[in-house]
Amino acid sequence: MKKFLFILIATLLLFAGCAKKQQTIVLKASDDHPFGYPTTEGLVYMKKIIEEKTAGRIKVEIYPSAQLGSEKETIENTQMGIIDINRVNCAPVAEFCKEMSVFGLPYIFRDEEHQWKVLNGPVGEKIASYLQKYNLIGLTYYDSGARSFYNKKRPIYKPEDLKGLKIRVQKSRVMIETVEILGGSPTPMAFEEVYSALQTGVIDGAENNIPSYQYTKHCEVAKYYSLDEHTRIPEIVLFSKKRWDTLSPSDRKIILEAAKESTKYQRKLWKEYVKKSLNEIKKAGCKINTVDKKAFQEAVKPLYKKYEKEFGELIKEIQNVK
Ligand code: GTR
Repeated sequence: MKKFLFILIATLLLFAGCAKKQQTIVLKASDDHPFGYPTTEGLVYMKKIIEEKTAGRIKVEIYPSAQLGSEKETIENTQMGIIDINRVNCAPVAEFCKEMSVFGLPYIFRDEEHQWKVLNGPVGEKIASYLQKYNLIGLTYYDSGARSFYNKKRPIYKPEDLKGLKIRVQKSRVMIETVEILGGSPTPMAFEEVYSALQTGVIDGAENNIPSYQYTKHCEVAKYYSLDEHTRIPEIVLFSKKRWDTLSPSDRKIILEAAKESTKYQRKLWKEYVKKSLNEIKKAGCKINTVDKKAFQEAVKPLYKKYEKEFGELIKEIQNVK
């Protein structure tokens, strides 16, 4: 009898163990853009791969359009494990992980090719690995193109033209300092508030890539888009370290690989979306102009002096990528 009981209990425990192993894992994912935008669609792609590879054992629920809060809030909630996957821009992330600021330095990337060599190489990996100190895991980078200034008042050709303009920036020190050094008045504000701030005149302009400028309809209220391309700060897909630590190595591998795979897809979508939104803004009667880029590059040099003290090594490592 004793023996029978023992076998029964052991079998039950074994079943319970298996059942636990098979438990469904639900991952909450956030993005501040709507479905249809390349970043959110990147997450949709990643979700598909994860759910397929785990036969639905891991499910990903995507909350688009800043439903889970502004970037700063969602990053905090990712640190706390309330949000599991979070696609955000590296500018607000740099407020948590200061090493990431170097990606926001104006003109740190010579061009798109240089940028992706850095992001996909050891420097990109190293900077992402610093996130762990701040309870975050960096899964992969996404494309965000280049950010330029736009405003309601006039075209910007040279840094002096920014004088007196109130320019909304992301909540990020490097972005505030960039606008300052170029002569504008930086106004940090959440992305979701920019449209009405432009409309009511709280700000004169902002800065962003063409897709974000277009679909948010900022282009309807601020017609001058000046292609200074001062930063190519990328997007990143974060994972909560708190949650990550509870996952099995094989699940982590699936998630990481799905994320990396989704970058290839997102970058393809990005290129198409840029073309489409460029057409749209032209149709909407926006005035796009080129600028004296050399003058901008010259004007931001003192910022490098400032950041050299803290991040000189990282800056050099990025610049040395050929
Ligand atoms: C976009 C980015 C958003 C957000 C926004 C902003 O390009 O994709 O996540 O950072 O810029 O300016 O706040």
